[in-house]
Amino acid sequence: MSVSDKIAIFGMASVFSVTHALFAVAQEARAVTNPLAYMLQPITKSQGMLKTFEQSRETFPGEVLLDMNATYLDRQIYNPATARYDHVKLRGYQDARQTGLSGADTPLVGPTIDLRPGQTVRVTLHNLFPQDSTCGIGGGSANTPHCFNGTNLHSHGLWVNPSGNGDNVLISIRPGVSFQYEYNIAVEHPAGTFWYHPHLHGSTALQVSSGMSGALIIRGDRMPTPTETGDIDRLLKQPGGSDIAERVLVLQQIQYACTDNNGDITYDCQPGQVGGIESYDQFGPGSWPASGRFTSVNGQVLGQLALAEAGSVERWRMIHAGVRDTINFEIRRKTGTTAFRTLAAADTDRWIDQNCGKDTIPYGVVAQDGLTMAQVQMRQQAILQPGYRVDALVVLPGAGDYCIIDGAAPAAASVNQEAPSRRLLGIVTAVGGHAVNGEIGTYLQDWLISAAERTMSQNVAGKVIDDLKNEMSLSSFIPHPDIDAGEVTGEQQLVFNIDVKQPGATFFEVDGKPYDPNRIDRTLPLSGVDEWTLRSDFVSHPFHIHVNPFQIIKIVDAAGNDVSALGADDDGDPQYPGLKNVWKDTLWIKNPGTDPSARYTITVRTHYQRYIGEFVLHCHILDHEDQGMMQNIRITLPDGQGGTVSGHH
Ligand SMILES: [Cu+2]
Repeated sequence: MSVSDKIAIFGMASVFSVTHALFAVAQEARAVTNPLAYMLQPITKSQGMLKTFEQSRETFPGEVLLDMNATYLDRQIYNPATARYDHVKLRGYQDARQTGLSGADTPLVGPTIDLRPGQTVRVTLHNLFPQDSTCGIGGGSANTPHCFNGTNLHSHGLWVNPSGNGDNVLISIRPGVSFQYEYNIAVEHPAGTFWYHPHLHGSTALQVSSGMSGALIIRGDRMPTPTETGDIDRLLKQPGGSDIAERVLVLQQIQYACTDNNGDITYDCQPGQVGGIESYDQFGPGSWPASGRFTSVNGQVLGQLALAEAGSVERWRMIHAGVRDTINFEIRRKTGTTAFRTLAAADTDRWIDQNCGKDTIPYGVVAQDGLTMAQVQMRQQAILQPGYRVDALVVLPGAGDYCIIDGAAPAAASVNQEAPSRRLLGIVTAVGGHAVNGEIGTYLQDWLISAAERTMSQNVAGKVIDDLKNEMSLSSFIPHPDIDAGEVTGEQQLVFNIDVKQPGATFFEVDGKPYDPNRIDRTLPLSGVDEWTLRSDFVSHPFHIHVNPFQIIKIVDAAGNDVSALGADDDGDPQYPGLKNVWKDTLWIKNPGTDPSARYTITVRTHYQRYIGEFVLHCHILDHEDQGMMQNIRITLPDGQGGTVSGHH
């Protein structure tokens, strides 16, 4: 045998053993389970509670403490392109009381904060990051990303006090400093799916895309009455009375990178290297598809979701906790058998064609941004932009495997302004139960009606059932009544823009100005009811405003058509039809390109209820926010003469 023959055979054997090794690693699909909940320590009588409260503990759950570390985490993230677990060191959240959970295989997702209306939660946030060497970046310019180890906390979507130690994102918690936030969840706060993440201007995108986010769930059990609405949680019960199965799906884009021999960023991390996110070089248009990374579900890439039962109704709480991609959430039957754990991003589209069925499994969307909608909407695809939440009732119609897919979308509908190829998010397997042979929408409707018969009080059951029979209306469960035109007391205009015309610099602007931390951009009256007109002159941006959600009135395209009605056609883009009258806190403001005349005009209404103080609105492509696409808002008392009180007089 010649030497070259020996090499050839040896080479073959190596290929075999490498393939075998890849296969062995690829089998270790980790289970995607719901994130663990933070341990809550109740404040007890011995800590000073009045005796009278103890007698009504059930109706007054009182105060709870929660201990949260913001710290570097040494973890692994699966890399489907290489079938290896990449070693990463990323900023993340950790329950300070759950010290056992620190292994490299602990999922990179913040624990869930689980609360009830009427509860006060005190969240002690410990900044355990090292001293900061990045505060000098930009020479003190507010809109150059900087101070990557400073942090704070935002309870996205909660209707709580924005000032002081409430949901205050205008404070900086420096390395080594602890601060206790206090969220008073009003007894009338809607139950639903919210989330938390850091929000310090200058480091928000870097920290959130490192995996610093988690679910924040408000659970309610208020029964609707003939005059007041209740919580949909009360309806979503199994025949035995327990809650239906629930999946919390925190969808993140953890865009870690390594450096190559020249010190440049590469997404091709070698064994022995440690991936991280330590600069803003890796953000920007197209950076996410270019990275080849996969959106993770509860910290796992291409994981196996917990088992489902065929024919059972589950509640899926989807949270877009990422920064740089649009997610078009689809469920399809898995029809092929090709291993999915070894899968380069570029091959995913073909893999889905070969291994996932053509037909999507429709599901019933019941809430947007945590707020129960007026009607269950059957969807083939839910579109989640950064910051969005979608609650869906999902039925897997038979035993077997299902592909969870981030589907294709029109370029104008996506963060990267390019039609991204599809990505696999994970696999869910249904076992046992029973097959559903007819329309899933009809099956779900029948299930909801029987749930209403079982769960609703006699004085509302008839109304709830009639509603459900009438196109699955949920009028007894919506947290906010419509805001009628006659209630509107003022108007606000807003225009997003990226100014690329100035020599040498790009400016990220709202209303023609980059963010100025020392400027109040809008002073608005407490109890005022405003109609806002939202536009973008340069590409699309997800608008988010803190504290008070808004109701969508109309979404008008450049040709003057309102595309927000259920069943409307927005040039094949499914994200707007069905949003008319829906309440949200984050909304895509579309401009298909860079020509201001192509922009959409979006009208929403909101009211400023209960809480005064200063907070922000901004673009939820968080690197845009860090670079200036943000405004300060002040809610203040009216002066009684049509204006607002300014200063201290
Ligand atoms: Cu933006």
